[in-house]
Amino acid sequence: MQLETELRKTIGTDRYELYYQPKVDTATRQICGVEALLRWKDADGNIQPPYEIIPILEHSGMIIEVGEHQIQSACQQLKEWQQKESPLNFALNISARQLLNSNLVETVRQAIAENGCDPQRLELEITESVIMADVTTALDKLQQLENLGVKIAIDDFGTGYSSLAYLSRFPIHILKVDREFVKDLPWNKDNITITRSIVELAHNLGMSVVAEGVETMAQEQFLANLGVEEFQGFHFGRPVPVAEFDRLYLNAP
Ligand code: G
Ligand code: G
Ligand code: MN
Ligand code: NA
Repeated sequence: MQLETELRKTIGTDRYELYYQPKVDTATRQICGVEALLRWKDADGNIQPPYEIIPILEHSGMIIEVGEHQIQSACQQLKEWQQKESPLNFALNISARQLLNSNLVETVRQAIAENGCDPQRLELEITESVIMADVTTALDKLQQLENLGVKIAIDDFGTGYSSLAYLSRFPIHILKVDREFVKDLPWNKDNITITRSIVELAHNLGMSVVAEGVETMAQEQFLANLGVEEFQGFHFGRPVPVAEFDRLYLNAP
């Protein structure tokens, strides 16, 4: 079957799955949340690479419906964690189509209300390019989302064309430093300068900073000294299925 057809037919089934990658509090080194990352299984149960799947979902618009299921899952998960008194945050990636051409705000509002979850624990990750694609609509949607109490994070920061000064006009709470800049810390002079500037400016604008792609102890120490609030990367954990996440990080049997 053609991939796109199969992707469409399986929306809402367990062929779509969210893997959780831990995010860690810099100060305590305790896990403070997850980034949820989409995985899709073919008919044989093999996980297909996200870089092949996600562009098809975005192109076809299917990402909107898939995303609505994800927002439901996110709020159900937050509710479950709240009941177990696991104070974790849940970060979900949102694409351009979802932010600009869908009823995202209403979907999020409903999911939060139905599950009674704390909106502050839900983080929506968008990239700079999504904002730049339609600044007026993006600002309007982000303000509505902020009014719901959810957190907005800028993903892959530093790779797009917008400046942080420009983005300061948007309701943004979290900046995720792209792993391209983290990759060869603490040796690469340019990347040292770039990460230091990003962290400083973000803090001056009242945003907190997540460093992505942290793979070594040397990177961790360097970034902790810069005052980064959270880490994410293979040094702390890879994206894993929920059951494995529970076993690894929440001491489930
Ligand atoms: O882990 P990884 O290969 O899954 O993800 C690749 C990229 O795909 C991520 O950087 C992210 O931007 C995007 N992505 C992953 N999961 C999702 C998702 O559930 N929704 C959207 N819109 N994008 C996602
Ligand atoms: O663009 P998005 O930031 O949402 O990126 C998440 C992607 O980054 C996922 O594909 C995930 O597997 C990958 N990733 C997460 N941590 C690391 C890391 O430490 N190193 C590398 N190379 N990739 C990572
Ligand atoms: Mn992301
Ligand atoms: Na990223």
